[in-house]
Amino acid sequence: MTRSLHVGPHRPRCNGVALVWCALLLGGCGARSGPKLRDFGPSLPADGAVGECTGDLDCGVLDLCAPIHCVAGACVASPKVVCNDGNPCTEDSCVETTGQCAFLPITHDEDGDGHPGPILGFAPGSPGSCGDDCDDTSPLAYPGAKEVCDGVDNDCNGIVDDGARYEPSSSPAVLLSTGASQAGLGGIAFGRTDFAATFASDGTSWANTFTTFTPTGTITLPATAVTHVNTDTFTGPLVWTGSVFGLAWEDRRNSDFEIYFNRLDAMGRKLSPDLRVTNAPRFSLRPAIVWDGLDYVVVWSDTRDGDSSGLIFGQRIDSEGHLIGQNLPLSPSDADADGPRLAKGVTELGLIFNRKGPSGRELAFRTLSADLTKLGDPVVVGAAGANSSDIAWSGDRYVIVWDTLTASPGPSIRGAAVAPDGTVLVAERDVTSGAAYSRSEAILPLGNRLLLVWSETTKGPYALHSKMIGTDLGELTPPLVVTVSPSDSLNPGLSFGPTGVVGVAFEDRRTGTFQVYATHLDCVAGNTP
Ligand SMILES: [Ca+2]
Ligand SMILES: [Ca+2]
Ligand SMILES: [Ca+2]
Repeated sequence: MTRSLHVGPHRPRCNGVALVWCALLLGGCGARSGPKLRDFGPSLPADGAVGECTGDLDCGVLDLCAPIHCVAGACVASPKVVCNDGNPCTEDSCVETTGQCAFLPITHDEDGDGHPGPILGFAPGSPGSCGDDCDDTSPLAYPGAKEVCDGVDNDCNGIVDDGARYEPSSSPAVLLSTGASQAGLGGIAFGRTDFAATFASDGTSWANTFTTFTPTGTITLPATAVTHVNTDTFTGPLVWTGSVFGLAWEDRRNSDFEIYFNRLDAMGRKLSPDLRVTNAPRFSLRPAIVWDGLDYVVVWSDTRDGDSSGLIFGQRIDSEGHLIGQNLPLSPSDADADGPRLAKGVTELGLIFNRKGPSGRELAFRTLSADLTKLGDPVVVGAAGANSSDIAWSGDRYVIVWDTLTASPGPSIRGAAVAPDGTVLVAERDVTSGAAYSRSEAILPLGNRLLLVWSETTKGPYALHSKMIGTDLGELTPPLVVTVSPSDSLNPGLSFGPTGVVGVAFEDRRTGTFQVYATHLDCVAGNTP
């Protein structure tokens, strides 16, 4: 709030009993500016007189929230407008130009269903939460809605599609990376009406590419470059906030790889220039992103302190795509960390990263406060050999799955579960069994259970499989084959879509080089334990 004093021909004169106040007001008689009037409020004389005048303009530029009027030749301060609606869920302020109070909600209704999401740190609907929407990215979820099979916890009882399971569709996979000589998946998310996927597409150079497609696999926006720079740009994950997509990726337009961010509307149109997230020596790579209901949080691998000193950094970005504060280190400096993944819990975020352990690469978990400044102690959840990983918040815990790699990929997908206070609820265990090699995994949380998709082989190519698992990581439904291909299918990404469809984007080299494809799973109503 700024103000300036009237400096025209009718400058207030200082004399009489109001001299002291006038002098303070004007910074001395004849001064062209002075201290802020607001400072005087509590100690004004009983009659409120602050100076001699012939009109209101002699008493300074009007702030209608703390007006000073000329009354009978004296400047008289009226009481300040007090704005307080008694509602802790609004930010109260007075608008200087009108003198009217404004009460702005501190939480938002991103999905427009009439229910704002809670403040991060509060469970939806809990006292002080200022919002009862359990999923403010979907207008189909709010307290009182009817539960249907759609990948959403419609009735906000904490369980998605209560009792249902997801099974592979029989429809053939659809090529997303049209026109690329080879491609690698960034991420998949469901927007307002269609799925969207990002992938790195190799043409004359690598390009970060965006496409949309319907739940049944019809391409609605052909592969379109997100970045237009004459150098290699790779890709990264994307999230849907309820109104826009947020994307993070790495590119080397500034010689070494840096992290960039942008927002796209549902039609894939950029909403602002690319936001440079990092400005550091050496490489910043492999971003992960979440939308916490108010802001984006991006984490990535960073070698700014030296090529052999891998760090995880994080950055908050506001809903309008502006940096909040600066890059913050999230991993111990001696850990040689890499490959971060992030999940939003109820009162905090859960971060996992791969790091150097005493006997090989291991997987560590830690919590992060919403502002990324309070870091939980790292907890090792996966012992030596841990490789790529995924994390999701489900019900009351973070569920973590990963594959292993020593001389060759391990035979199974491994998993663990951790409470928000870092207590290991389920120690490292096999989540899949029976294969010779298993690689790459993704999980979607349903509150009391999860959908797991992974790749395995016993003989022949790697094929994607799926099954439902409990939050204790036990098997709830037997594995089913998702992809039937003459070649390897790897690196699945998952996203709930509408009407009981789960979109699965993945990489497959059935044409000789890796390309990005999409298939889907369908919701089957029933009584999954
Ligand atoms: Ca809402
Ligand atoms: Ca439910
Ligand atoms: Ca549902």
